[in-house]
Amino acid sequence: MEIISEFVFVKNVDASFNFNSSAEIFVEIIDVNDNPPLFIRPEYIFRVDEDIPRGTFLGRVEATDLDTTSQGRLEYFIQGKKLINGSIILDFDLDRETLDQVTLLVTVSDEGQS
Ligand SMILES: [Ca+2]
Ligand SMILES: [Ca+2]
Repeated sequence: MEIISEFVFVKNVDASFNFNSSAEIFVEIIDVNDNPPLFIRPEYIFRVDEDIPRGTFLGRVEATDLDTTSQGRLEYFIQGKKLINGSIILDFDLDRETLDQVTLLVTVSDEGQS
């Protein structure tokens, strides 16, 4: 008769698992004012009779701005005065015999001016 003894070691294994979880990340990109306003045309020519009265609407200038934040806040100025919607209104007398052409400089500003 043969007796064979054998030790059996039982190792207590920690039965932990790696649990996972995930989340989606949404990044909202906020526009910053990094584009200048640009006039749609480089120059505007309005031809009018010399006898039109002050207050006559001469024409309208328009600019665009790629920034959505400043798109609706473009302000136009001519000789320091603000133009409503880019509309140029005659506020001086015209005399063809004295001057056959008047040059005006209009500027546009985004986000307004303080
Ligand atoms: Ca802008
Ligand atoms: Ca921008």
